[in-house]
Amino acid sequence: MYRDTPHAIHLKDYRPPEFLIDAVDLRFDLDPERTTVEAKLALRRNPAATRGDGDLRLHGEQLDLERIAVNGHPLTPSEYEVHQEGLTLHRVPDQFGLETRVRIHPSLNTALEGLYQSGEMLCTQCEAEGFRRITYFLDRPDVMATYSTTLVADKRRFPVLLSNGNPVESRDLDGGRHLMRWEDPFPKPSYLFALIAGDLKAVEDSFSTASGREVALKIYVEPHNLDKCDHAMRSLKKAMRWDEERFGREYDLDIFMIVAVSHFNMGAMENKGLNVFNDKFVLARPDTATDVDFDGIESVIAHEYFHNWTGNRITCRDWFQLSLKEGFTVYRDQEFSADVGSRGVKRIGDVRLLRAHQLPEDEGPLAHPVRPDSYIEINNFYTATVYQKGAEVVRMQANLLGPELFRKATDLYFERHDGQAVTTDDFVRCMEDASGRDLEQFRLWYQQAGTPELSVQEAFDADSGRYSLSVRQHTPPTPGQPLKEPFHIPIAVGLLGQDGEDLPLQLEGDTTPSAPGTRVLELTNSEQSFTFVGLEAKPVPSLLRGFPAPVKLKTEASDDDLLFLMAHDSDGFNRWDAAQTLMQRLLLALVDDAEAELPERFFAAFEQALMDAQSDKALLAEVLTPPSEGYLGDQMAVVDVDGIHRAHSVLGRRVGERLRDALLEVYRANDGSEPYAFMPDDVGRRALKNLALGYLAKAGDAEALAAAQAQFEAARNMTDVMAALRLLVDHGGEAGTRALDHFYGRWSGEPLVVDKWLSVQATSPREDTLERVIALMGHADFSLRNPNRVRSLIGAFCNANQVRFHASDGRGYRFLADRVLELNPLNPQIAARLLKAMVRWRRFDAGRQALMRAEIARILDAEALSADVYEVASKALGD
Ligand code: B3K
Ligand code: ZN
Repeated sequence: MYRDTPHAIHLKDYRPPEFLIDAVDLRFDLDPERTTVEAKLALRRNPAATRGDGDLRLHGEQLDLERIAVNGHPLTPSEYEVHQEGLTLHRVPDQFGLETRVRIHPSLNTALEGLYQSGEMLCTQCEAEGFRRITYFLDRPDVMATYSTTLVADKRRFPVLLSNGNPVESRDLDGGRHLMRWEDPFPKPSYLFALIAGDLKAVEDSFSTASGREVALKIYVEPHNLDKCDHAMRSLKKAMRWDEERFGREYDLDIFMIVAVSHFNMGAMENKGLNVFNDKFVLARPDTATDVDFDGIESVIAHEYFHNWTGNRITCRDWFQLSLKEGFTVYRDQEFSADVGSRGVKRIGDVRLLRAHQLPEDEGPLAHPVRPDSYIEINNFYTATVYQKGAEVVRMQANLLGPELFRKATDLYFERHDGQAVTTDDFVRCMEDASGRDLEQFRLWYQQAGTPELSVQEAFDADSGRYSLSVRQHTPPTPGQPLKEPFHIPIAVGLLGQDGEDLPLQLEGDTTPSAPGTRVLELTNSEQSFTFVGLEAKPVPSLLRGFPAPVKLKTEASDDDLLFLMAHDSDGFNRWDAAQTLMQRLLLALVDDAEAELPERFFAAFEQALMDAQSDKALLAEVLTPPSEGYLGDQMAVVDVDGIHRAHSVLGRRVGERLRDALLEVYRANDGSEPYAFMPDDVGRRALKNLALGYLAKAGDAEALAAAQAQFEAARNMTDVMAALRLLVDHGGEAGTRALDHFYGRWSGEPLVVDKWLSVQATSPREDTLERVIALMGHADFSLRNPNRVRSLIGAFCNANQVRFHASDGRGYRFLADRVLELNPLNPQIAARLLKAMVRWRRFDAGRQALMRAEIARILDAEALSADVYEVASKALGD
């Protein structure tokens, strides 16, 4: 049991800092076992501070203090107090210099927060509150300072020494040591500090900015990975150009560096001028990385780069404002990917992600607003709500304003707030000031948790030609928010005539004629009616085109209407969504009765779509991919784990059998052997052919399994190899085992490829998967200390294998709880994140509920629980 229950921090308690730090001078004597950090801080009282006792309270954790001095005078122990969370100084001058020297121990740092060792290198991660594990500081984002950083280390072991800003000094010292000094002229919060020491090599390039400055670009990796950086570098240059063109944002330093690290809690980190990346989001070669990996690298490189303006130059006042930088930056990276790739496919992928992670979060015990009101551990709030829903909230504002006014509003934001730490409210105010719109009600999107549910009723009056849509919104209660106000919801609609063409959208009272296409209705009440006039026959409505708001639609469309929309809607997103709804209905019918007949017109529509030579292949692959087992579970009152899995298999098998010839034809037509290129057309072709092969394999088709074997052996690129390997493994038998052994033999030297080998086994629906996962934990390549390995094996099993993780005997739950308890002392962030796989226990049947509840209770009962795990476990049980 947690002895000292961690306490919650509340937004309403925000106070400006009592002191400011203008400049920081750091000196690191680096050694994995024992690093010394000397800090000189230029402090002054904050004129804007509202109240206080005059004491200076600095954050600091796990620091051994060796020296402390004010204005050069060392303090005696009675002049300060050191406690678990920091250091308090009484009676300090209004303006003074503070010097401290502390000792820290990177090699013992398994939490990967602060300064830690990853393989042979040393690196840092300071967001959100890791800087306090490096030195005593005002470790909060509204304290922005300029940094000068001196790094000293053994030259042979750590020839490369990096920090934020520009390099200003480099020299050799006695005893084989050397020194590098870096200066960052841009004031920044401490969470953006970074340093790297290692034996690294860089791929170098350069970029000339729109105003003609040359920026040196460097991607640092371990020498054997130098041949896997091309895609990352290309992505970076594309992102830099795009941000100039689309948002008018230029890079500001003379050098931009990226470092790939193999032990990393998240994807990457936007430290000023020195982005530190999980190597998974840097390293790629066609034979080692899949299309999904290439895509992830492009968007994460862009995301971190975009933070330079949205996050770094303009940062968050406090951590409740996290979505100010994350929601906006996700919106920016989504738009970037849409512009450089395929907009329609990108939107579908983003909505799939939102539906898979954010909607469930909004419906579970951890639901929180985009701008949370309170937290126990901020690291638990890097969530789908803050990121993905936050991006949707920015997207809605962009759409409400339209492209020109939105650009005017973002220009205003960058100009008004450059160099400041601000709030989501400041962001919305820029939208209002630039456009003249009142977004008061819109602000509820930041304040209220939960996903609004829309229901729509249509009525057509043939005599008057009036067609009306009555829309209701209802948002279910979430923890701490029993009652919700109506949201301001943009609803993009189209109306299709009998020929499938868009009709004009003339609203009653319109003074000018309206063109056919899409129209945005603004719902602001809990119930509202919109009436269109001038219709000759009842149209088929296409609602929520392009997914204009993060809502759920309770659709009453008939199967016929869905098939009609799937075939004719001018909005690609809604063609996809109609197909998803249709497949969802079929799958849920199969959950009820695995023998249920599937309608002939479904096969006909599926086949017609498959054979449409004109269509965009990536889009088609999305249309023909059924909703995941997890998503289907979300649509049921009680998740029927086994029924859903069976329904999925039955649907796959029947499609595979029934459309065998068409699927084989599509497979053959798209199975090219030309050199790999990460281009939208090629990606689409691979996705479509592997989807076709997947359906055929589900039907146990001998020819398809032989094709999978051949594809695996031909090993043209990792996308095709992995698709084939998955089919062979899931099919089981000798061929699967042989393929796994062969794959491991080929790639055992590449940890990121070994991760794929772990995941493909962990996500297999085979009955012995949990045993395999347990056995793989003992494999020499597995380590609980490496988050990528943990995610690939344990995370994949718990989050992407519903049927095995949720096995009714509860062994999956016990397995997860044991891992959470093992990871709790080692890496609380990763432990808490894994535990989230069990927080929606109330969604399952009584037996599973009891089993999950007991495991969460067991965790909550354990000794020395971290604040991270405590928060997730206690909220999951609703305590
Ligand atoms: N800002 C970082 C995430 C930091 C997570 C800290 N627990 C990466 C990103 O969103 O760009
Ligand atoms: Zn981010």
